[in-house]
Amino acid sequence: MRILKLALFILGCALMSESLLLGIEVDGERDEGYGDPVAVQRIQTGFGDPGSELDAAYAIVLEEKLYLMITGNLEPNFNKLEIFIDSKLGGQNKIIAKENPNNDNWSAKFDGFTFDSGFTADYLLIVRHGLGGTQLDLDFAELGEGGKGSLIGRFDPVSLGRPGPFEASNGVVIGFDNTNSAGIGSTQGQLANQESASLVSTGLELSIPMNLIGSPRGEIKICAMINGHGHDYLSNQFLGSMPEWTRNPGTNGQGEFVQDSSLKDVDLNDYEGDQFFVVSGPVTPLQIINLSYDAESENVSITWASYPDSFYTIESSIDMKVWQEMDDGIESQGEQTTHDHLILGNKDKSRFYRIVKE
Ligand SMILES: [Ca+2]
Ligand SMILES: [Ca+2]
Ligand SMILES: [Ca+2]
Ligand SMILES: [Ca+2]
Repeated sequence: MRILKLALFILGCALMSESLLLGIEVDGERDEGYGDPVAVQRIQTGFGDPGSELDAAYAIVLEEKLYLMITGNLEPNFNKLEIFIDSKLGGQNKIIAKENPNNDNWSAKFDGFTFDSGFTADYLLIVRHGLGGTQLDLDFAELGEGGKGSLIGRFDPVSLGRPGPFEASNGVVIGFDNTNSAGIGSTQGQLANQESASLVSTGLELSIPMNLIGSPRGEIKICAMINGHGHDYLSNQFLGSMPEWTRNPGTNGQGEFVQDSSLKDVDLNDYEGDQFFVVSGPVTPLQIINLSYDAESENVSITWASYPDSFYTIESSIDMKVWQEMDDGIESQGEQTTHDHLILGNKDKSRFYRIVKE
């Protein structure tokens, strides 16, 4: 057995997300780590000011959690903030009541409601506000036959004297600060001041464990809306936003309340633009996780954490100043990729490696 003369050093060349450094606190206050909004409200609310309004949405996936901040207000009159999540293949573009759990009677009232094409709902989070004037109730449902839905927590940030974080029974964490008095106005349907909407820093904040929503690796779509207390009178507050001059769709899409009816006449394809927004999937830091050298064969084997459907370049250096490409166009093998290459040239020198995502 030959003595290993070659010293090997490894470097992961990762773009560290700034948000990892800044951190997110689930307290109903927007953190810098979210960066720019993923959706901003375009129209003024038909549900009062201050009442219920959705000013903007912010989202980021960090350490296997989806952090979601929706700025604005939720009136404490049992209005619902309904957050539908499309995070896996399949699901419902049109809600079919009998194929869903009916916790809080949401499914019966959404029967026949249609999302924009390209959105197939898999999960629903319901936030109610009103009991005792300040209490929040949280429901979570997995859509589809066999899916379960239930109340997952009750929190009263006002009486507890803090806006969060509060942990629900299934690991969802919520923060809520309803003190916004700016943002959009209430001339129903008229264009909103989007700059004001973007400046609002308080509202509902959530962290949702990724394994609760199917552990998606790709993008996540979210459709958020404000609904009446019986899930059967929609406001014009959606994110992604409704187009200019959209009034509250109500029960029938015409702004009317219809007793004992579902939202079957509401089809989001009838409203210009996507009434959903898209969140980027998880960022896995590029990291070398194993390296071995076989002296007999002079072969170096490097394994790193990779993204599926990506390509990588391996570079090497003896001084960390000049980098030489060893191999490129290396196709990802999934969440980990291993690549072998032969050491050529002077084997007595220390050697550094780095992986670059193409
Ligand atoms: Ca926060
Ligand atoms: Ca889906
Ligand atoms: Ca406002
Ligand atoms: Ca639409």
